[in-house]
Amino acid sequence: MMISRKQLQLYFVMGSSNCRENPEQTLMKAIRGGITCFQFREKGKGSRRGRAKFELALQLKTICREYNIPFIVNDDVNLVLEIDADGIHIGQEDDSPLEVRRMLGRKILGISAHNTEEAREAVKNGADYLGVGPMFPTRTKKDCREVRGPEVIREIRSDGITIPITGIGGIKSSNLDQVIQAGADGVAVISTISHSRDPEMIARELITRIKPLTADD
Ligand code: 3NM
Repeated sequence: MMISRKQLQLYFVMGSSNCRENPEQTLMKAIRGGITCFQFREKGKGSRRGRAKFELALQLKTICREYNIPFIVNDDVNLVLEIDADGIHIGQEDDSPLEVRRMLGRKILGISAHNTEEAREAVKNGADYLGVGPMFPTRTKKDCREVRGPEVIREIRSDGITIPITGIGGIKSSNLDQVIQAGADGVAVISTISHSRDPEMIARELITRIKPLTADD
């Protein structure tokens, strides 16, 4: 399956440990506000495992299906298959992309890249889209690479890579234009939406800023 540039415009990423209230509520509000894609990333302190992780994933997938929002799982091929998610996102340290592609067939494959070389390799390995970051300092991911900013996306585009790209890391309403102007099709955010007291309003504010900056295909 492919993911369109439009579906990557506002990519909400989260797990239960990122949310102020229950994750189902947070996701519902974000969807009402206008997110275009969702990634279930159940990581970090206090995150759910085993059966509890499976059940939460299934609930969130059901919500996404109802609203036609692609449901992507972070780095868990078995979970993708068990709940028939739309795709997977993997980092450079995760399972081999070729192996993941073999197991998931035509489902969406997103790969994190931090420079042109990793981006080229990801494209060669069949990525449907790239996640590039961190764009700005973030407290959400502890083991993040150094911040090189939107310039990395500009470099990747100059190298001739045309597949959909989302920027990630420290993105909020006041800095997202830099990410899009560097060549991204959209932005991925965790805390800007999940830590907000009003996820719906924030999502609406973000998508309202993104739309006029992006192509309408
Ligand atoms: N990946 P926030 S930065 C999950 O650079 C993730 O690859 C990153 O969280 C990368 O929107 C990041 O709260 C955290 O900054 C994004």
